[in-house]
Amino acid sequence: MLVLRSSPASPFGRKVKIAADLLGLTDRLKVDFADTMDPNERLRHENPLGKIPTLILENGETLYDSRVIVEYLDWLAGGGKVIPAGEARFPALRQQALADGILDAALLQVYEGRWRSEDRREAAWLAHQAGKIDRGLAVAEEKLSRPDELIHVGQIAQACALGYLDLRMGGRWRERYPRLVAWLDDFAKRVPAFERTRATS
Ligand SMILES: N[C@@H](CCC(=O)N[C@@H](CS)C(=O)NCC(=O)O)C(=O)O
Repeated sequence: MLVLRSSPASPFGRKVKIAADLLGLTDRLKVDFADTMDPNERLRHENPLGKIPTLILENGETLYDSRVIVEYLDWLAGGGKVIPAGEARFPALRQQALADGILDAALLQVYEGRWRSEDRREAAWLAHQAGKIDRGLAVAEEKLSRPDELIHVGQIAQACALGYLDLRMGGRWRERYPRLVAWLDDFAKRVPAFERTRATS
C-alpha cells in the first residue's frame, strides 16, 4: 500500500488525491493525516521539509513534493495519462507551475496570519503575494483549456488553487474572473473527485 501523508485542507494533497482517482489508483493509496505544525510529527523524518503531501512507497522510500508524487503515480499507471507525453506536456506543466505558484503565494498570506500577531503583519509583503495571485489568475483566465481537452495535471492544479482561494480567501476571486468560475464548474462536473476531496475547514 502507498501511504499519502496529507491533511484534508491541503490543496497540494488534493492535487495528488484527484490525480490518483483519475488514474484508478485510489485503492492502492491510504491517506494518513499529518500535522505540519507538530514538532514531534514523524513527517519531519519522512520529509525533512516537514511538508505535505509526502508519499511513502511500499519499499519505505519517500517522495515529495506533489509534482514528483503525481509524476510517480502517472508512471505507475502506465505513463502519459495525467501528464501528457510529447509537446503537450509543457503547457500542462506550465499550467501546474502557475497554479502551484498562486497557491504558494496564498499559503504565505495564510501563514502570515497564522504565525504573526496582527501588529507584526507586513502589509507590503501581503500585497506582494496578492499581486502574484491576481496576475496568475488573469493569465489562467486568458489561457483557459478547451472544454474537450483531456484532464491533465495543469487543470487539476488550477482547480485545487481555485478551491483553496474559496476555502481560505472567501472566494473573492469569483467576482473578477467569471470565466474561471465557469471553467471550475465544468471541471467539477467532469471530475467527481474534485467535490469528494473538498475540505470544509
Ligand atoms: N511545492 C510543495 C508545496 C507543499 C506545501 O506547501 N504544503 C503545505 C501545506 S498545503 C505545507 O506542508 N506547509 C507546512 C510548512 O510549510 O511547514 C508541493 O507541491 O507539494
